[in-house]
Order: sequence, then C-alpha cells, then structure tokens
Amino acid sequence: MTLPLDDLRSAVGAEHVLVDADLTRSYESDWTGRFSGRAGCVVRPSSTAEVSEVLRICDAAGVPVVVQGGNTGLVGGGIPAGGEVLLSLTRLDSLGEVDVAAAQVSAGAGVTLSSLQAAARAAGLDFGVDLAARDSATVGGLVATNAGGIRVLRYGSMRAQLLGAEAVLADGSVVSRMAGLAKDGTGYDLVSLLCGSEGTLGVVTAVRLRLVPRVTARCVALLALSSTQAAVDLLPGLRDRLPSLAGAELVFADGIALVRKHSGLPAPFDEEHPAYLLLECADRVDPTDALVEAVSSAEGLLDARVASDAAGQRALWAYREQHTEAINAEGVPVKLDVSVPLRSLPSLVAALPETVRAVAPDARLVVFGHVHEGNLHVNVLDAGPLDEEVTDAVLRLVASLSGSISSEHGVGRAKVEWLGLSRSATEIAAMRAIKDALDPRGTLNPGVLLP
Ligand code: 2HG
Ligand code: ZN
Repeated sequence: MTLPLDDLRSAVGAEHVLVDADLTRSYESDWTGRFSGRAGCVVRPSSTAEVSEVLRICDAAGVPVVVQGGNTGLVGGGIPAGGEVLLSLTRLDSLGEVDVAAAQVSAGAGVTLSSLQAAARAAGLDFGVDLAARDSATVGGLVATNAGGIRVLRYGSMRAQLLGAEAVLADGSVVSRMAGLAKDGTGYDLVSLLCGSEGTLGVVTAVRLRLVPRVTARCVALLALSSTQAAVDLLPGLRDRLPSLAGAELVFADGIALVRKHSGLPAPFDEEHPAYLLLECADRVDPTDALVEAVSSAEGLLDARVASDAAGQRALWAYREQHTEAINAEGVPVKLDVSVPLRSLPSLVAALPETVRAVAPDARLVVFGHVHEGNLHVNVLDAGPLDEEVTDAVLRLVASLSGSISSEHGVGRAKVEWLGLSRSATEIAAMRAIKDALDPRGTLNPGVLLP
C-alpha cells in the first residue's frame, strides 16, 4: 500500500503529517498498553475542510483511515492495526460561545471534556456527561463511543446531549446539522446514527451540544452495604426520595484495597464490607439533609460516610475514580465493559469469580461500575495468554443474562468477535448495509465494531 504522503502534506501542511517513529509512537498504543499497531503516518488536520480533503485522498487511494481523539479509549477503536493513516482530531479544538438562552454550545471534535465543562460552567450552565478521563477525552471520542460515565442517571449518555453534528463521510463529502434544533423529526436521524458508530460511518468534526442547569450544592455519601443486592434494592427508593440524585456508583472491598495500595488513601471505614455504594446529590440548595435522611433508614446499611465539603467529596470520589489507574498500575488488564438488566446485576456479580476462575485460575478480578445502568466494569488482571478465553467466558455470561457486551466504551477491536452475542444476525446485516452504503470502500476504521 503506497501512502499518498505528498497529497496529505498539501492538504494539512507538511508539519502535520508525521512519519517518524519518534513522533507517531504516542498515537500508536492505547493508555492501558493492551492495543498497539504501527500507523503508516499520523495526519493532524485543523478544520472540517482539511478532514474532508484527507478522507477524499485516502478513499480515492484505497488507504484505510483510523480516527483518534484524546486516545483514552479502552477497546482499541482508535489504534491502528498496521499501515493505516491515523487521523488525529486533537487540533479541531475550537469551542464556540455558549448560547445561554438556548443552553447550547458548539464544540470541535478535539475539545476535551474538561474544557467543555469549564466553558459551560463559566456561562452559568454545565455539561451533562462527566467521567474520570475528562482532562484528555475529547468530544469526538465521546460521541463516537456514545460515552456514558457517572451522570447518566441524571442526564443520559452522550447521545442525549447531542443536538447536531458536522461530519465528513468516507468520500470526503460533508454533512452539517449544527442549528441546534431541539425538535427536528425530518427523516432519518444521521446525527444519532453517527453517535456510537466508532468512526466507521463518518468522522465527526464538530457537534452542537445541549447544556444543563448548573447545580453547585453537592453532597456525597459512601454507604457500606451487605451485598450488591442491597445496593440494587436501595436504588428505586433513593431515586424517588432524592430528585437531586446525580450519581450512584458501585465498588467492592478488593477494588478499594487496590486503590489504597496505589494512592495511599486511608481506609474508608474501620472494617471491610461486602459492597459500597457511592451516591452524589447535586442541587441549588444543600442536599445534605435530604441525602442523610434518605440513607439513614436504608435496609442493609452497615456504615456510612457523608461529605458536604468539596475536599471531603473529592476524597470519597477518589475511592471510585482511581480504580482504573490502580488496576493499570498492577499490569495490563482485560477490560470488559458490560451491562445487564438491573435486576440481574447481583447474579452477574455473584457469577463472575467462578466464571473467570474456570478459564484462568490465576487471574485476578476487579469489578466496579455504574449501578443505575446495570453497567459493570469487569477488569481481569494476570490472565496472561488466556485473555480471549476470559473475554469469551465473561461475555457469554453477560449474554445469558440478556446483557450487552458493550455498555459505554464501544466494541472497538476488542469485542468485534463477540458482536453476535448482543446483536442478532438481522441487526448485524442491517448495520453492515448501512456501513456499505456510507463507506463502500471500507476506508473508515476497518476491523473496528463490525467483523
Ligand atoms: C469508569 O467508569 C470508566 O471509570 C473506566 O468507564 C472503566 O477502567 C474501567 O474499566
Ligand atoms: Zn464507566
């Protein structure tokens, strides 16, 4: 495969076409160290017009393209398999002025989540999606994976924030729907379709986003509970009694021990407990009394800590947010991001240790997640060469509980083989037909999402 390097240099400027291994390296492996591959070159366009030109060149030359944002993905979706043009969107970082009246903003694909949040907050509003990788994760990647995170309970996933997008199709043609119409039922919703398509249908270069009211009075509680079932049982009552509930996260003793090992944090309670539920309420008026009242009578409650001040809240959140880093500090994990119907979450948690042990006796399991969505992050360390067997066993267990093999991280390269566990042959054929219609030469992200 000959790369059209001269054409790419004319399209974006020679200094933004990287071929030197020293310069391309940071784009060629993921954060966990699990996925890596050499790119033919890295191209860094700075506008939709340049992205369009790059795709037109690559599509005509039959050169595949891998799309990358902040490279915080966890399923290998933005990492080359070998030889592709890697299209890095980080220079598309323009952020429009916040439209306070409409509560909307336009953002380039390369804007980081934390910059977007800061701009929204400076205008007296906020953005509805939040997650631990906020400082590096970009808007384009959040859209490509339909990212969820820690506020889905309150505001929904990325798709729910999306009012419009500008995107470049494989042949370089541009679709632009950026007017921010809150109601627009005119035919197929291409913007929604692009969201979660993991760069396989088009390259999203900018988006129009919904903003949410800013709430600054917060209260965080960490509840020690007797079981996952106790956490699941508490949730409907908490949701009902606490309209300010903004997050509900599930962690376990082994995960907290790992976080403490790598962070030096003190133990949250005098004793270890079977399960922990981290709750956050956010409102205009201090939600502490309401939260304390709602949890104090909770069934199965073994202990609790409540923080009304920002430092105390950060300290409690650290037990949850530092899981990913602590796990990675132990080795390269197999990461399986799955969800099941909420009523099946306790069964999934209970069945996982034996399911993993049966195929990889020496592996270590660390599990945590977003309880309201039945979304569990199954991390397996020390699986060695048995990573495929572990993946297969866990994803089959999830499918047997009517769950999804890909909850919020995407399918990427990691789970392509198992797509059929969560999507029927008819659904996969429909997805394939859409892919073939929009990207007939298979230029965009080959090997990602679809087999
Ligand atoms: C989170 O919820 C992220 O913190 C990462 O989705 C999950 O590291 C993971 O497995
Ligand atoms: Zn998550």
